[in-house]
Amino acid sequence: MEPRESTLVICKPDAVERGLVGEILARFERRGLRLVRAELRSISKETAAQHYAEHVGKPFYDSLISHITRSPALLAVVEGPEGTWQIVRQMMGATNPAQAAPGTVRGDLAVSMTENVIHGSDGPGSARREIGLFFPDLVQA
Ligand code: 3AN
Repeated sequence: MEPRESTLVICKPDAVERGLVGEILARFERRGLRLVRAELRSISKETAAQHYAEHVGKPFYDSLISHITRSPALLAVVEGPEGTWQIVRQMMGATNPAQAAPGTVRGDLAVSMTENVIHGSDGPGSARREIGLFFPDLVQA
């Protein structure tokens, strides 16, 4: 059987507040990726700091943490063939919505750099780390 790969998707608080979760997850499902876990959860400041550790010290760090923790986010693990993280990243669009192509999640649904509706792991290593952070039971030791 073809190897399967999982990646973490977060529909950020702005996406939940705007009622866009169904629209976003539907895109991945229509593409052919499978939802293996989904949970609405308020992310703590501690978990957010671990998740965004690589951004410590950047000018946007504080707004990033306050945004991701301000209300519940929809945490999802999606599964598909090898390279699934890349499929998700392409469908998300560029970090800056002004540069996100039409047809992508951000290109269709976002205008703000901080409130850019979605997070997706940026490689197989990050996917493992991030899935382990939010859903430790899914990652084998
Ligand atoms: P992506 O989410 O596209 O992988 P990263 O990992 O570079 O982007 O940044 C993580 C998050 O930090 C972004 N989703 C965005 O919300 C925020 N961010 C990144 N760069 C900036 C910036 N220059 N100004 C404000 N927020 C930013």
